[in-house]
Amino acid sequence: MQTQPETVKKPIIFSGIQPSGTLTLGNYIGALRNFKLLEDEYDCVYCVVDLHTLTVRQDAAQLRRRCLELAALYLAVGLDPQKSLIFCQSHVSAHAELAWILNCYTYMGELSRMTQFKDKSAKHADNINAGLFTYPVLMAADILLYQADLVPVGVDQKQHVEITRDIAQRFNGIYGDVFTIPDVYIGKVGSKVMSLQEPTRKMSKSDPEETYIALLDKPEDIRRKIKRAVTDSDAEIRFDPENKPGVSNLLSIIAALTGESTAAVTANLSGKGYGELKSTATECVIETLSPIQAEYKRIMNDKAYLQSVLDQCAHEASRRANRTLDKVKRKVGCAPHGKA
Ligand code: ATP
Ligand code: LTN
Repeated sequence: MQTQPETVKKPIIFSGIQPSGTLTLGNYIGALRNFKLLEDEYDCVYCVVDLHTLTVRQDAAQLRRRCLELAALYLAVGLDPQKSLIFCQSHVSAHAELAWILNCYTYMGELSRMTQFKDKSAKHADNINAGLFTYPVLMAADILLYQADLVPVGVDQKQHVEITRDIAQRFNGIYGDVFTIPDVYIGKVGSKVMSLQEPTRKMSKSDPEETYIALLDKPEDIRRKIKRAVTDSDAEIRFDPENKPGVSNLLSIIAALTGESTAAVTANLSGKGYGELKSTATECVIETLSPIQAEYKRIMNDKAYLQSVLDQCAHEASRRANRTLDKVKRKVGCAPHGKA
């Protein structure tokens, strides 16, 4: 857990991932990997956003397990609880409290323009609940509670960071400088990893198995899924997301994992066949995921350690979050506490 002297103030990062399924290579490249890359330069707060997951019906036992698994993956990619706070959203009640207050400063009109709301309400037409609609307000509360300067996410979440900025600016406009206005951080390569089967759609953990690579997939599953990944019939290796989405997706995955540019990766493979492209992608993915999987196994075998990290970080997160929440309550006119 962080024990930073107040004098060396680094800019603050907040980000979160939903424990709504097995994490995919998309989550890793678009989000998790950047969490680690930014860890030393920023004061980082990384959350398992379990309350957000309730917007879609969940099995309680499975969700409980997934919260711990996601926290273990945070640690397995190398996040260090001595440097970053790693905790579950539902352990810090300030998130839900601030979300309520911010709901009263957010318009129905702006929420109804959110593409994730439109997508998810089409996908879950039998359960279009109020939480699905106000989802971005809880996300705004997450970010604003910690006075975050930067929010690393995949490109699909950009609109939610923008509405967070709008809500914060509106609130500050009325009450003075209460919230830091956060910027979005989107990685240069791999901010939108595409489905292996439908490469014009985002790779998503709530889609069928064969469309994504899970971070915990075995090498043989990774081999099979990449082998079956949709490409095209003209056999030329060229980076052209519009006309060759499948091939370009594999090139981007290799680029993201090797740290090379897509131009360099494409040049190395030019003139070769799709078989070679796929085997290069497979090797890069297996090489990246193997050490993460080994570390994950180790952490999951030490649940007491995992739980102690989550408990201690939640305690510190509550302390920091409540500083902002108390200020907000005072500003809006909530009843003062009596002197104890
Ligand atoms: P769901 O399918 O349940 O909506 P998801 O796979 O989109 O979930 P989230 O928990 O919503 O995952 O996202 C966690 C983080 O991963 C976010 O920052 C999101 O932008 C990023 N992310 C998700 N999918 C991708 C992807 N295919 N490419 C790049 N980044 C992604
Ligand atoms: N909405 C995000 C998850 C999320 C988040 C956040 C991301 C919830 N709160 C705060 C960044 C900052 C998603 O669906 N991926």
